[in-house]
Amino acid sequence: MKVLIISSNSLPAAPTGPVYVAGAVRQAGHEVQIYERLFANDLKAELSTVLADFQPDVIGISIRLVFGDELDKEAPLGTRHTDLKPGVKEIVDIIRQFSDARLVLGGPGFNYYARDWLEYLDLDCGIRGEGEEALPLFLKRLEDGGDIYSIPGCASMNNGNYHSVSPAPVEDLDGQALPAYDLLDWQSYAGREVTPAIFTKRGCAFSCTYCPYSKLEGKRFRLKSPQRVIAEARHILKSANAGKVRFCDNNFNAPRQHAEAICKALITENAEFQWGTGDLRPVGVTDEFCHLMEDSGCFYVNLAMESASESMLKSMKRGYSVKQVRHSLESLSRSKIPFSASLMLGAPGETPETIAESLSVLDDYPIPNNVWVTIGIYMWTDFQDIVAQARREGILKDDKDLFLGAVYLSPGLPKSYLLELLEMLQTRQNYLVQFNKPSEGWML
Ligand code: B12
Repeated sequence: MKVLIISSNSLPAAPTGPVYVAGAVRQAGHEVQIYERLFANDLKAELSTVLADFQPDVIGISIRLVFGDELDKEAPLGTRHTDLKPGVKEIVDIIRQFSDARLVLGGPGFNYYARDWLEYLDLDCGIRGEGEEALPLFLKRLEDGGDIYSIPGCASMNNGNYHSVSPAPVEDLDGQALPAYDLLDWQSYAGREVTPAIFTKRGCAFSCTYCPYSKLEGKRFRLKSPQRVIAEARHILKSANAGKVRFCDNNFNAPRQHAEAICKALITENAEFQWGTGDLRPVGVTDEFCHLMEDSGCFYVNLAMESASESMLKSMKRGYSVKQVRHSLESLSRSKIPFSASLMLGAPGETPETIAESLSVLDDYPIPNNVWVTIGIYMWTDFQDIVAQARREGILKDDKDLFLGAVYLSPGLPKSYLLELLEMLQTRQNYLVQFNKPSEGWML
């Protein structure tokens, strides 16, 4: 079959989901192309040409985001909010006009909102969860005339009735196809400062109250071998002509032994690329571990501390203490790794005092890159404990709010204080502040 994978994201990010599923579909014997929407100047003209030239039998639309926020000095509170839903609808409308191909949705932005998306786009099915095995199975059932709606992860609408099957996690990550970065022209991404990304494991053992990952991927870690990680990175190096990769894991250094094994393998195999990660957990970040990262070609890490207030770390169930945050900052400061740090402000229990505690810890260390501050916690799904809390507090009234975009801001943070905080942080050198507004009218 001819399969077109469309990366529908219009904010710059590596199309990691699309390349993994495209690789899997190709390995299953199909002809595959990827269409990247990010660079479209005239979406209708370009996509209709791809459809006419390639004549796909099946089109998989990868939805990474429902909405997103980006820093923009011109936007209110320095943050521009983008709703990506209309952009996906535009893609579906163009496909309907120019192709009879079978449509199937998937991707991280589809997972929590399968029903909403199917209703919004008036489509009959999509696949939740990991697509490496599910999408090839879907194609096989299509070819054989089998039941596509019963495959793991399938979410479907039939005459207004919604039906969903639980996703099945991929157990053998080493046995999957290499991500099909070779199907992309990487120079265009490099122009937008996007680094190709791969993941080294699935799963998250922690229970942070604002985060859905452990429920999405399961608490049990499923690991790729270090050799497999290197093989994927080398494939990228060759096909995308990129000298750097980003590990897009939740907590790269958990489990710690896995991260160490990857670093050691990179050293012994003399890997000829550099790596970075946006999510280093402030646990076990010792001098020794920093040396290992340094020697294995690490070009940046972000220390995902999120808070340095003891009470907030407890209430967010982060599973570490301020002492561990300090130790991590100390070791990173002694290393040569250019690092950044991130704070997530506004979770339940946050007050001006807890924010002052976090900032004062950061003030004790020179942070070579940026300090990323996010104010306001996204509420995506009931997989996040804070969503239940928001419902209890009456902040969240309707299920649909989540698909429309909803943000939690601790009731302990008065609006006047938040505006002053934002102004103060924006005057700090190398602080970047993303202000997720609870609603468009919040400022009024
Ligand atoms: C790493 C990451 C980032 C990195 C990006 C790294 C990179 N790739 O370059 C950074 C830190 C930059 C980032 C930023 C943001 N992120 Co982010 N990010 C993630 C994270 C942790 C992993 C995504 C990933 O690449 N995984 C690895 C790939 C292989 O997996 P995957 O994309 O899920 O694809 C698999 C399946 O989804 C499926 N699949 C994918 N496509 C398709 C298509 C079909 C047809 C099928 C059947 C299946 C399928 O199969 C794939 C293989 O298993 C996810 C959460 C998560 N654990 O999924 C959030 C996530 C994608 N991010 C999210 C958000 C909101 C953002 C931001 C908007 C935050 C902000 N600033 O406000 C920005 C936007 C960035 C942008 N420009 O797009 C949300 C999106 C949800 C939503 N409601 O919109 C997520 C889902 C987090 C969450 N809520 O759980 N992010």
